[in-house]
Amino acid sequence: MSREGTIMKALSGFYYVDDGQSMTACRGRGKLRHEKVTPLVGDRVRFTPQGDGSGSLDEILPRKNQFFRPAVANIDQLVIIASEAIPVTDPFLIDRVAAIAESRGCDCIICVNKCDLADGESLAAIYRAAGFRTLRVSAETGEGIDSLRELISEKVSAFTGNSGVGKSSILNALDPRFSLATGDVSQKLGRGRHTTRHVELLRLSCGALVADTPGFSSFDVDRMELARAEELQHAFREFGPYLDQCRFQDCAHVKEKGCAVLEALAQGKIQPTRHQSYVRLYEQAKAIPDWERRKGQ
Ligand SMILES: Nc1nc2c(ncn2[C@@H]2O[C@H](COP(=O)(O)OP(=O)(O)OP(=O)(O)O)[C@@H](O)[C@H]2O)c(=O)[nH]1
Ligand SMILES: [Mg+2]
Ligand SMILES: [Zn+2]
Repeated sequence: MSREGTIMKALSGFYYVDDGQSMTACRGRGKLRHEKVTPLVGDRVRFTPQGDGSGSLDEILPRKNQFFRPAVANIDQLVIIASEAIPVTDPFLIDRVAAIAESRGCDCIICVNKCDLADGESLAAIYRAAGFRTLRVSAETGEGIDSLRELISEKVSAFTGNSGVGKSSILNALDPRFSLATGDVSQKLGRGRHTTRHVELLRLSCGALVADTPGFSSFDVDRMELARAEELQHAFREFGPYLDQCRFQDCAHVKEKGCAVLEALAQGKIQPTRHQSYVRLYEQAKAIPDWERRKGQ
């Protein structure tokens, strides 16, 4: 009786499971709650349908990866959406999410939206130089949307980024069948209004699966999700070629003498904002005791 499927949406205590034929609204079994595992959108699960469109969630199958914010599992790549028009994205927010993804072996794409309002080139240049796949798009004019579609086709992606950058708008542009709610950006505060309230995995006509997720704000930091301070250097991909060239083996690349990363920074081979974000994350990570760290997430 039990079947296998994917959680597409989690809302008001129900998990909507797609088994390729139909959608079943499942409630979690007591056993799951007892084990303190929270089912995530993207989870492969076993469930028992009751025949009336409802069912019970029995088991979560092993995850390839999992994220706390956005709350998704089994993602092939994170698409970090940013903007140089209001709301202007702080590069630190991009670097923080990118570092978390990198430390879990999950690919990232940087997508600068609203290029009809501001060309997005200064943000795009930082990430191109750091070795990320980087795009400039406009959900409004459709510019760059075909290139984005190519990068996400046949993959499971999650859109993430600060509120108001246009995650839902880009999804609407990618697939005209969608009519996801989009919200204004406050002119006064210069930030979005958290229009999207839940995570939902959407199947696009091009075959891609994409999770639309609620935007985060700059004060939303989950410090426990960070990598350990000593591992953080590996989460900044462009530091790679220099890491074994520092004078001291345990170099933190913050202000040490003979540091090859700082030397590369001085020569313009590493972008200043990327290094600033590294230092900020390094200091945050150092302040977290290991026992407080969110295991595996
Ligand atoms: N000019 C212009 N406006 C855009 C573009 N993309 C989105 N917008 C506008 O930006 C506002 C916010 O867009 P949303 O798609 O709701 O942003 P979001 O990232 O989904 O926001 P949350 O759901 O709050 O996280 C809306 O008023 C959109 O019409 C774009 O490329 N150009
Ligand atoms: Mg949205
Ligand atoms: Zn160093």
